[in-house]
Parts: sequence; structure tokens; C-alpha cells
Amino acid sequence: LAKLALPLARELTAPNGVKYTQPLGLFIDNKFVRSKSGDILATINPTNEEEITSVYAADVADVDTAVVAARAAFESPTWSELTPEARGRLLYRLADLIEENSKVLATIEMTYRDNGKPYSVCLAEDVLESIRVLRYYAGWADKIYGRTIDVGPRKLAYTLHQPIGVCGQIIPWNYPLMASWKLGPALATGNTVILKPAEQCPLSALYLANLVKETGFPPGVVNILPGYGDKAGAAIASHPGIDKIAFTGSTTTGSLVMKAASANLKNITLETGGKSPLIVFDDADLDQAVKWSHIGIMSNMGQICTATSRIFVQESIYERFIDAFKMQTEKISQIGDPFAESTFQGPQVSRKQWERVMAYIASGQSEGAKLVIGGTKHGDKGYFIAPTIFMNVEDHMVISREEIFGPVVTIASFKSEEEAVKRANKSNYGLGAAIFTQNMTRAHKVAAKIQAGMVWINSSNDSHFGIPFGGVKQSGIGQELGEYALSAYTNAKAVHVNLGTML
Ligand code: TXE
Repeated sequence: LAKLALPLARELTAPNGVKYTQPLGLFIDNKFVRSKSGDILATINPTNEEEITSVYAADVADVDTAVVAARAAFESPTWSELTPEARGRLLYRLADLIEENSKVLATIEMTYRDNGKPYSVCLAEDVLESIRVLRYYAGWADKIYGRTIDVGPRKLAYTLHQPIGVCGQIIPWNYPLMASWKLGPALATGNTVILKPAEQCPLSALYLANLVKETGFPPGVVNILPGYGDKAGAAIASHPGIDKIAFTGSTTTGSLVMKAASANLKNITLETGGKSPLIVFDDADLDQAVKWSHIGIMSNMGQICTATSRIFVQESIYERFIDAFKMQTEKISQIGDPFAESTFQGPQVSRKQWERVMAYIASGQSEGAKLVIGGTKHGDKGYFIAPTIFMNVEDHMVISREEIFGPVVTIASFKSEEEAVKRANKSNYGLGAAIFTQNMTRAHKVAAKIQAGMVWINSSNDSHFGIPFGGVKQSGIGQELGEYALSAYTNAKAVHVNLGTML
């Protein structure tokens, strides 16, 4: 890692003319600071492969400092004795500040400048979603209920739902503002947080840190530490002073995190990879099935954990579906400048991801799947990939089994309902699944049989902050979003009160 005397903030002007101050330091105890080692990391613009800026990168010693700050904040009355209503007000205020800064946020971190996703999508979906999630959890802050349990007249028994403590939150690069999915329930329930954004996209989280401070959260409640996974991430996962880990990322890294977290038996939630099936029965509304299945794999450059990347189509409509899917992909295939209004698809996040996706495309071809369209690099500069469709795909092929995380879909055919369910379930993953049919009896029967944390009937990737989000099998442990996320950030304490005179 390069050691430079980097400033703690820098004025940047985005290509769309937006000027803003980009924090570059680690955010600990409501202050931006340099990493103890002086380590930095460079963030690359995936559209033109040029460096945007560097930021400080945390290592073990910085995580130690953040843990001390987060622990002190957790124990301090300024946070622990704050009323739930006041915690909710802080979250509402943070959401308001994100709203006021939404253009800057969409500009700086998730679009051209950091994550290569189209600006309009960022503004309309990611930024808005993060605001709505925070408001949703702000509303929950004063609605955390324990229970009383009737065990007879001699005893009063009840539960208290209490915060877990210091929470380490490790997030990936595909949705940098996913920070709000993690911060919302953790803060609503009174925890303190050390959040590590992905090394590819730290800028948005650091901008958010400024807003956290402006909101008036007490020092140490939210700490944001950019850094590499094997350094800052590993230090958070294994730290004995951290009580809970919430991780989103690959299944391989999730397994490492779980292992590291086992040293002090941390509470853990994992949201890992997927290879989500989408089944189209012959009685489906074909037009709808094509539109949703296109969105389900091609949006966000295919970099979605729940991407419906394995499509199974009933034999009698297989060719028709492929023709229609190809037409839809060609129609909605504007690739390029994330600031252009018409752009649907930006670049993949990094050279590494670009190379990985291209290697999967080559593997599909060498294993004998038929390329319908795509399969190539798009343009001369930037990490762009032409949307790619494979047909005549067999279940044993690597492209049918592994998460590609790019604009690449496999389309296979099936004969019967039983076969479709069996093949859909033939995966180590179990994140999302989609079913297209007009027969609701069949839809509900199949939904019950599919091994997945989420099932969409006649849609795909249609998430909502009020509905739990998570996977089974190797796609994760526990749930985010909705009321379910509250139990991921609280411990239930049982209290027994003796009302009699036994003993
Ligand atoms: O993920 P990692 P990568 C999948 C997707 C993608 C592949 C590789 O298939 O192609 O993973 O992406 C941090 N201890 N997904 O390598 O490694 C890291 O710094 C603790 C699916 O980028 O999982 C980052 O903050 N933390 C996924 C986060 O983990 C560690 C989203 C994710 O990085 C660590 C992203 C360690 N030892 C990728 N090593 C989804 N579920 O949506 C890394 N990290």
C-alpha cells in the first residue's frame, strides 16, 4: 500500500458539474482521521479506468480505535439512555439529510465516479431506497416490544429486547448505499456500529459519514472505516470487542467471516451469493415474463445477489421465449456514459470483476452452450460487457452452477413442473426464485417447494424494505429488512419474577 500524506478531504467536481467535498479519512468518534499506518487505497472510475482519488485505508490498529469509540458510545448515557423516540428522530433526520444531498450522493459514489451505474438509476432507486429504509426503521425505534409469558399465578415472566452491542457491518460494492439496510435496524434498536464499505467504492459511505455527524448522532455511535477485506474486514470479523457481524458479499468470504467471528461466538447474519432460478411455465403471460426476466438479470450490470441468472422455460414456448428475450435485450441495451439519460447499463465495477465475467463467458462457450447474443467486451475503454444470452445450457456446466455477477443469463428448457422444481433446487445457493404462470394453485405449490429465502410470483427482484430479505443454504443466515431485521440486532432477555413464596 502506498503511504502518502493525503489530506482528510478534497474538493471534487464531477463530470456533470456537481462540486462537492469528498472526505478521505476514516470516520471514528465523529472525526475524520488518518489511518495509523498511513495506508491508503485508490478508487478507480470504471467508465474510463482512471483514478478518482485515494482514501485512507484502515488496518487492525484503526479497528481497535473504532472498537474503543463504539464501546464507549454504547455504554454512554448520551446513547444508551436516549429515548427510543429520540433515536427514531435521529434516523428521520439522517434520512432528510440524505434527501437534501441526494444529487451529490448519486453523483459521487454510485455513478460514473465510483460504481459505474447509471445516474438516473442511482437517484431513482438506490438513493431513494436508502432514504425510505432509514425512515422505515426510524418508525420502528419506539415499537420494540418484549413479551409477557403466562406460566401461572406464582410467577411473572417477560422478555426485554435489548441491543446486542458493538456491531461490525461489512458491505460489498454492488450497492454501496446498502449501508442504510444495515445502519437502520442497528441504530433503531440502540446498537453502535463499525461499518466497512468495499474497497472498490468507499466514497459514498464517507460522504454519508459527514451526514451522520451533521445529524447529531453522539460520537462513536457510527464509525465508518474504508479498507481492504483481508485487513480491515478480517480485523472486524475477528475482533473480540465486537458483538455482532452483519456481512454481505461472496459465499467464500462469508465463510471466512463466519470462521473468524466464531472466536468469540459473535452473533452473525450473512447475506451471500446466489444463482437464482426463474421458471416460465407455458401458460405464463409471455410479455410480462420476458420483461421481468430481463430486469431480473440485466439491471445493475447483473451485479445483484438475487439476479435471476438461471432461466428455465417450458419446452413448448422455449424458442418463442428466447426470441422475445433477445429482442427485449437488444431494445434495452443502451450501454455507456452513466450520465446520459438513455443509458441502461454502465460498466462492471472493476477490472477484476470484468475479467471474471469474461472468463465465465469463455467457459460457457468451451462447454458447448450456444451464445445467442453478446459475449464480448463493449467499447475500447472502461469495464463494459455486451449483454450475453446462452441457450442449450446444461445443469452441469459451470455457467449454470456458479454466480457470474454480470449481464450474463443461461436459458434452459424443461418438460414438467416436477422437473423444473428439481433442477431449480439443484444448487448450493438458495437466495431468490421467480415463477411465471397464470395458474395460481401451481404458483403457490411451487413457491412452497423452492429452496429459497425469497420467491417472486410473476415478477423478479421486486424487493421492498418492509419485506424480509435473506437466503437459505449457502446464500446466507438470517434476514435483513422488515420487522425481521430487528431481531437480528437485539437479544431477548428472559426475566423471571417470583410472585409466590416457594423455597
Ligand atoms: O466479494 P467479497 P468480491 C460475489 C460475486 C462477485 C464475488 C467476488 O459473485 O463476483 O462475490 O466479489 C470484504 N474478512 N458477490 O471479491 O470478497 C470486502 O472488503 C472480512 C456477491 O468483491 O465477498 C468487501 O467489503 N471481510 C455479493 C466485502 O467483504 C472481507 C456482493 C465483499 O467482498 C474479507 C459482492 C475477509 N477476509 C460480491 N475479504 C452479494 N451477496 O450481493 C473481503 N472482505
